[in-house]
Amino acid sequence: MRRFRFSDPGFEAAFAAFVDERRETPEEVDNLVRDILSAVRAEGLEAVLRFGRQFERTHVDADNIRVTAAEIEAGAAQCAPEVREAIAFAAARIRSYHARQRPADQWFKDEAGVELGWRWTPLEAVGVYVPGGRAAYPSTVLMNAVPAAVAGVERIAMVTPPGKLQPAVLAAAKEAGITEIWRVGGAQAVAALAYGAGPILPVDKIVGPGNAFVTAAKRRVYGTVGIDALAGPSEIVVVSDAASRPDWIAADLLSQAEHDPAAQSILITDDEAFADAVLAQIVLQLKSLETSEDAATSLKNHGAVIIAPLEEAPRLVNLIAPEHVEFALDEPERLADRVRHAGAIFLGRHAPEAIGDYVAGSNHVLPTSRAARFSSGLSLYDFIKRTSIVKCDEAAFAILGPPTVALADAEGLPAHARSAAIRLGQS
Ligand code: HSO
Ligand code: ZN
Repeated sequence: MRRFRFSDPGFEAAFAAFVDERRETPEEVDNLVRDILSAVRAEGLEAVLRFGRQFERTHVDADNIRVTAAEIEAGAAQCAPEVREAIAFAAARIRSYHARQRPADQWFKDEAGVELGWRWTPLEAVGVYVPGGRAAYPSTVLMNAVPAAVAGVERIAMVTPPGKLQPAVLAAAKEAGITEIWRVGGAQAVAALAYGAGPILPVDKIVGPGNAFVTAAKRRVYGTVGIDALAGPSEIVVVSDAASRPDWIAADLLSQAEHDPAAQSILITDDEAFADAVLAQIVLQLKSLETSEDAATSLKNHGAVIIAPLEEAPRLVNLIAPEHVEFALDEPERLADRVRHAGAIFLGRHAPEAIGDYVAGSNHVLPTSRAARFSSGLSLYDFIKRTSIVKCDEAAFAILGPPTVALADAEGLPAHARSAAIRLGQS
């Protein structure tokens, strides 16, 4: 891990350059994705099945593309009871956290006598992409689908590449209120959800993480459907004083490093000896970690230790704008309250970020790659939308009509002007 010292003369410039580094290697997939999308749009299910055979080399046809209710039941039943219980526990907490996000409708009469307001309604249909293989996380199924269900979305369709469906993923899908599951992955899955393909009816929004093909496809179908933020590799900043246990902090840094060789873990501490102790623990813990290869690569290429007065930490965190930040300190709020740019903040020595990944109740789909400067994690708001409502009677229209005519005239839109003037008895 690289080390930056606040006391070094070149610190600010070196730190700024570090924050600016790009971690993702852009993959040239966009042209292929464009062709896949237009083929699915033109040919529907046939193209979806063809691309499935070509890229996934598994045999899915029109008869078995939908995972049946019986398969879901049987698969979920294979899930270990303690995992099933943990899924139910997590889902209940995610449900109650997101239910509190529900905003109220408004309806009021203003001083002109105009009645105004807005009404929130859920989206009708949402698609959830669930990656195959090791990254098929039941927690991600919950984090994407539970808020949609809480919002009142009627149809929540899951797509996942063909292959063995993990029992825990099926258990999570059941628990989360997923209404249908399709064996389709990659850009063709995104296309099927956006445009519809045979029995896969189009949705209104697509959420969930995926590989470079899925991400490129989501970017391209945006506008036809809504999409969630485009997820980058995980990030964590841990702000700690020397009173924390180095082995705990090491474990927290490794918890995000293991996600991806491009993940980023950063320690900010005011104590150099503590930083050394954390690093020694990282070396020790890596030895027994099955994911040590990715974790070690990510720490080596993107990890950092910053030695700085803790008073500087909020400013440095704001520059990093990380997905997650932990304050492993007594009275963590004193510093954390000054953080403005972070996807999620974890307060205190017993709040490891891993609880946020699973059971805290808050969402683990969070802005990465400094997007926390301008966006938020997934929430109920991703699955509802607002319609404005205006009611105007004759007396109120007498006030709104004349300035409407004036503005329409100024814009050179005479039909607009007449639509108001005609009600004022002027034309
Ligand atoms: N930490 C990841 C989410 C996740 N963690 C899923 C474990 N499973 C998002 O940054
Ligand atoms: Zn995680």
